[in-house]
Amino acid sequence: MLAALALAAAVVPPAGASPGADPSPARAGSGELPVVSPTPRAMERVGPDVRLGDGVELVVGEGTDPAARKLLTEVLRGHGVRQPDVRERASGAADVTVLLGEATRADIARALDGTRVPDHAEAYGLRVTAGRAASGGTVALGGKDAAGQYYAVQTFRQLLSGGTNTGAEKGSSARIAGVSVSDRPAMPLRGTIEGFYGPQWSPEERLDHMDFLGDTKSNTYVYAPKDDPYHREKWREPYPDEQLAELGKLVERARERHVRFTFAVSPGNSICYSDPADVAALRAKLQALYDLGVRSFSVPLDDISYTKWNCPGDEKEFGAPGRAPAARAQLGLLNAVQRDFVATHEGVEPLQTVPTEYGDLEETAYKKTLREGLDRDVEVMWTGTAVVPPRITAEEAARASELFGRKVFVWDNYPVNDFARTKGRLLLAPYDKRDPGLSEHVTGLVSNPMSQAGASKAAVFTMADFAWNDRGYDRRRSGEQAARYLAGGDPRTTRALLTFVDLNHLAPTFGETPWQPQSPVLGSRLDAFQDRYGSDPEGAVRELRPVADGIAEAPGILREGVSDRWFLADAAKWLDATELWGAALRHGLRALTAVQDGDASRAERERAAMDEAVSAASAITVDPEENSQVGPVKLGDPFLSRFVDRVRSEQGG
Ligand code: LTM
Repeated sequence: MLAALALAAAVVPPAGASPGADPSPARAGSGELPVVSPTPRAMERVGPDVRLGDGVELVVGEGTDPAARKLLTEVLRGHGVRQPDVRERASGAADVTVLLGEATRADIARALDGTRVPDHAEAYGLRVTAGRAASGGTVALGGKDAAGQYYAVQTFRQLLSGGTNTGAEKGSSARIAGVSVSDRPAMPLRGTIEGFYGPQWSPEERLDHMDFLGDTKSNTYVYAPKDDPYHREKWREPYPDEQLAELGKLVERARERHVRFTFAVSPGNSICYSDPADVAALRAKLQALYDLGVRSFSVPLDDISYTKWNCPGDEKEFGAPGRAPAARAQLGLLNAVQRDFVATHEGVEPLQTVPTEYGDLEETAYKKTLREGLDRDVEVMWTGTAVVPPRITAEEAARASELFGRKVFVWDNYPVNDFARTKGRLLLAPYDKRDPGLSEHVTGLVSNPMSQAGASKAAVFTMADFAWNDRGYDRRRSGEQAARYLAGGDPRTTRALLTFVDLNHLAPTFGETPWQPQSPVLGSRLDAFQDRYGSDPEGAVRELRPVADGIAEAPGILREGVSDRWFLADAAKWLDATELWGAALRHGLRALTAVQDGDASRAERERAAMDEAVSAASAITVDPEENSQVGPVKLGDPFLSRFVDRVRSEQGG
């Protein structure tokens, strides 16, 4: 039941969101643990909450990560600290002292006071210690590396509640939960691959997406939009200056958020593997992006034909077309890029690829050849079975890793909406049906999101949670945290968002059966209504009324309360449709009451109003500029239309 969805007390607004939206009274005490996303490995309460006040000192050192420091300053300012006093040694006189840097720095190691920092890339430890006075204390934020420091601050952000200056009190009234956190990611690579067909994300959406990835402790964004001609069809050609400049800004923003911007170039539709000129063209393309600051590259070979060559030279060099010859040609190219480009360029991460066989677990001559010949360092992506997989088990991932001779990197086709079965849909359900323990068999997990970058955040937030800590993942909690994040922490907006997510919960596959069900909450309420109506029509209507109200009111609450303008813009058509369906439900219930009262003309009027709202909702179509699959907006199906049918038949057909 939606009403019964207990909302945890912690509030997780995005970096920079208004802290004024945070009511969270339950956090003021010292008993409860806040909810942090991604779920930390270990978090425990070690003392009372600490009031931030205004005398905040920020102690930094040579090894303090600049991005972490910048974020920390923004977070403190966002919670009402006017100007933290930045110094290299604590004065001992501040209300609150925040120590930021490497976990091994003497003052940080001391203040961590036994909180373990895992010996693992991107790990961090955090400890909040209350001072002896009624207020004040010390916060230690220690990273194993620079990214670890950044993630310590991302967690710190979520430990704060409240905190604008009230005027009555001196300084910030924000409180920091008195906890200790010891944390590290389960998967080395986490984030998104913009790898779908159709309208690409805009430069502004991409910049915003880097901020979002930073907020969710994701470290990877792979730039691979199928409809960017310079990524695929015109792969040999350099980017026009303007586009290169946009990419440059994105690379810079990614760096500031500890996100690895991975540039992908996909030559498979036209490359002549045996032609040194083509290999040189690929190298030149990568070099241009290296010069822009990119340090991670991918050469995806998905969705190409490997049963034909693009030039006669390849047949001469590799033999008649076939799976093994295709693999030989591909691995020659990939090994050359890894050996002659990646390994010879300072600071470049291992090459990534998507093999042409990426969505099955069959042993073939193609996989065998790749397994035996591909450079050990090359990362190989795999989508799970059936391309848009209804589940991914640990066993399947282990098998894929065997087949490719290395742990695979999961490209999960969720919540992508570029295929026919997604027509008219936003896919918002929290991540599910991926085994805990997957992290033991893969090097990472990236989401292939929707063509709507803002709306994708609902699902991607939960995927980031899973990738960070697959064994600690709880889909319901994660879905609530995602909603709260988008709602900027406001509980009423969060509830409205959960209602909206429920209406857009269905996740299709390439097969007949969706891998996530549509509207589990609404569906059960409407099923209960249908069951009860025959024996207790009045009670059935009474019970459904708050559900109808919740749907009718959700769009208004969201338009006003959602702080993420990208999400709102992407969801606009679905919000309009929700409003109309909410009105239809209300009119339908009134029509039924009129029938029960024996008032035929009122019943007819209400039924007509219901029909009108349904027609208007059904006439809304998705924006072709935003979607490759164009058609009427769909939500809450088939439950909403079943209800409408019931009203029609009760009212007289
Ligand atoms: O999944 C992969 C590796 N390739 C394509 C994607 O580009 C596409 O977005 C998805 C969903 O249609 N399917 C693919 O096969």
